[in-house]
Amino acid sequence: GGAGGRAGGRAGAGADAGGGSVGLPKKVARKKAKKKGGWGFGGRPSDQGSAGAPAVEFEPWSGAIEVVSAWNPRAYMLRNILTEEECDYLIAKSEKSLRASGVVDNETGLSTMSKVRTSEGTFFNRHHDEMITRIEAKIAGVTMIPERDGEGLQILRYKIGQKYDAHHDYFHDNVNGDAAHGGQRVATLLMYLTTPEEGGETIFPNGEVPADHNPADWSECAKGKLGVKPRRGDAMLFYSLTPSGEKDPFSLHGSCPVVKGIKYSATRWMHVHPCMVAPLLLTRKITPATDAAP
Ligand code: PD2
Ligand code: ZN
Repeated sequence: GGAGGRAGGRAGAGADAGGGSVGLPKKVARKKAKKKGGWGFGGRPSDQGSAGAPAVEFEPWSGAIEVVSAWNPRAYMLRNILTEEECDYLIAKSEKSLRASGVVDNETGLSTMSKVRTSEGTFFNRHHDEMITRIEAKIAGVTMIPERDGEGLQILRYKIGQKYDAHHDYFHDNVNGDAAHGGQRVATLLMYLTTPEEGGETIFPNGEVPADHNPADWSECAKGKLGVKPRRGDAMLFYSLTPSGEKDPFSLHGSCPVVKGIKYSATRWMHVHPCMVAPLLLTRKITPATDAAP
């Protein structure tokens, strides 16, 4: 099963840095982490001694979680997971490298321009810099999915009219879902870096519409659907696999066109195994037949 391949995560500051160390010296980081509580030093017990992420000091997130959908799909809103500074940083950092997003052609396996996804996007390598490393550590602490199981952060920008049609984040083929490539994508954290004035909702077309859904509150595309409104600093965590490791068809999701304003989001795709290639798809060594690709 999927979880068996995951040797353990690193949520805390100061664990053994398998590469260059960022931030505080190990001893200091350990002391500080202890003082702060939370996960503290070393992350999960199974992670002791594992290499991977640089040591960074980060503030464990302790905000509110709202259940978007408890089942079919499993989706949760994490309020204020990113600070203003982190949102601004990711936006500014992405600005120069944004390119028209593509999707993978199921015939050729190559990334092609598409009407399905009209946003622009870019990727950062895992642990790209100190700020991004800190965000990744924070995400691992919240999701309890090890940093090394995550792809590098993807930043997306949607201008007015731009959208991402409904798709699954899991791979449809078995090649990219195999252990050597990190296995299936188990969960996605969609972080919202701006608050569009209108539209840009993330929707689950197969999800149950909440009883209090008022169509007047939603853009045309989100009316009558289970959805969330993007709000700067918040993030939605949802699962693409069921607890038994099966693809969950209810995880079908999309981004509605922005009607007014601009939407920036940052995506963290998380796998069931360590995902050694970061970002997974940027190398073009593998050509997945998936509909969620750069
Ligand atoms: O930006 C979004 O709301 C969005 C929606 C659906 C992002 C993704 N999918 C993704 O990056 O997979
Ligand atoms: Zn997606």
